[in-house]
Amino acid sequence: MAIERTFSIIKPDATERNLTGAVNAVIEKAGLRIVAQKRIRMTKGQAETFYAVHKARPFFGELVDFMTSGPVVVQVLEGEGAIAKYREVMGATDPAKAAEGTVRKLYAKSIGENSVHGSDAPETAAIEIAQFFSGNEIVG
Ligand code: DGI
Repeated sequence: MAIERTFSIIKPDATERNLTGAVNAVIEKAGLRIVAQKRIRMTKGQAETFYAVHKARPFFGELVDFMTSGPVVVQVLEGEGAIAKYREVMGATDPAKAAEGTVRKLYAKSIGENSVHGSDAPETAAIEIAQFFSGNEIVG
């Protein structure tokens, strides 16, 4: 399988509970390498752009409010089949449906406050990485 890069966010519910290291441990244990990482406070504009695909959904406002409610850690993860692998490591969007051992099963509070984001396809991974990182910030 090809080496890929995917975009990850450790969301405000996780940073608030001091779980950045705990999430990173699950990521690294799965064989994914953290090749870029920074802690930021997302602006409303950044969150609206990032989740533009969900603009028409009833939870859009809540989602933007949540993503800007506290610090997030944005990351680039690298590894074989990293995009699908990280989706597996994250678990289902709704923690009640997430498999044992996944980040969301371990740490997510609800379907909205679900601790992590991971890109769902190569095209979105490239767009999402470019929104938050310049090339020289990614060190593989
Ligand atoms: O790719 P995912 O994060 O697993 O899920 P997604 O792309 O379907 O949705 C993006 C985010 O939007 C998700 O992580 C949390 C939020 N979301 C999705 N469905 C709901 C939701 N938030 C609320 N409050 N209610 C929902 O039904």
